[in-house]
Amino acid sequence: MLALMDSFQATIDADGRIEPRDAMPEGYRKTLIRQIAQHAHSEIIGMQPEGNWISRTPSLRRKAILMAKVQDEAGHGLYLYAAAETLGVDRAELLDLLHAGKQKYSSIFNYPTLTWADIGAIGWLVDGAAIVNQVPLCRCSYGPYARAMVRVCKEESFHQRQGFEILHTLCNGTEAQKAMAQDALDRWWWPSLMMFGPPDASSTHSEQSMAWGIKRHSNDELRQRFVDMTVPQADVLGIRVPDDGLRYDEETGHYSFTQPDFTELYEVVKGNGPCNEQRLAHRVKAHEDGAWVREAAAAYAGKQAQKKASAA
Ligand code: BYC
Repeated sequence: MLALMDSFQATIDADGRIEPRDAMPEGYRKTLIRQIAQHAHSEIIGMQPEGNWISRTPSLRRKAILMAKVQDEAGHGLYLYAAAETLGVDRAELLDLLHAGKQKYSSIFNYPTLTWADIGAIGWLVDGAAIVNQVPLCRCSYGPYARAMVRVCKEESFHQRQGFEILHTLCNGTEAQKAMAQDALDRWWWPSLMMFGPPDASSTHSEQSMAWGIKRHSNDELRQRFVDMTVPQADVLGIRVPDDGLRYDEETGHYSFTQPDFTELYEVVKGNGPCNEQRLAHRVKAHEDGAWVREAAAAYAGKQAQKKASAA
């Protein structure tokens, strides 16, 4: 066993990839299951705030784009559940844990989408934050997770542009449309900064996850990267990031900014956000309503397997 663990450490030290059949410490396996499951749950719960607007898009073109985006999120969930299953868990088990409130999903999806501009803000800010967080995960030490991230990131990049384009159109429209875009930025800015997790000093898992090559950057490093990327984009839109403390520091080449209220993050993660109950109840209902589809698929697979066995 010791020799096997030496080979795990040697692979990590050489920046190689751990594959499902390789030996790995139990903590590494558990950390990956936790993070990948949370990530998968976020993708499928993340369909709800945007799905809310499919029947109310301002045009047919916008409807087709939004439907494609929401379907992509379902696809991301599927790649991620499949990646988690390579670690020896079953996706049904993970969904049960989500439904029982025993596994988390991203805090960001517990906020409501009140206006059409919120759909733009989700694409621009939330998918923008997702890209900053997930591009380094393409180099995660666990092969199946890293490979899933490559495709996810390509799709997120389209999502981010479509969000920016929605806001760009609004910002170049009437005064009321521009005000709607500003209001969306005001409400989504702070929750977007919270997506990156607690500050480094309070992050329970970062140090170990970075030592194992699961995370490549700390929460604060990625939050800074997001601010540096996003503020110039807000300038292009002509709307204002709602932070009086925001300054560009010529010396460091970075923006200094006000940290979000992390007590709000902890409250939302505990289940006390504006939409937690609604999101979970909707998810459980969708799961129950879909039971017949899963049963039919399992019955069909069983029949096919029987046919194959009797033909052999
Ligand atoms: N929300 O030690 P820390 C998307 C938890 S999907 C909720 O720093 P870690 C998209 C954390 O889990 C977006 N919980 O943790 C989809 C831990 O609790 P436990 C999702 C949070 O894992 C559809 C505790 O706080 N992206 O982009 O090292 C449409 C301490 O934190 C949050 C991913 O999941 C939060 N914001 O770092 C559009 C990416 N932050 O487990 C877009 C993969 C922290 O000990 N995940 N917690 O009970 C990650 O990169 C990392 O897991 C995190 C947290 C950076 C999120």
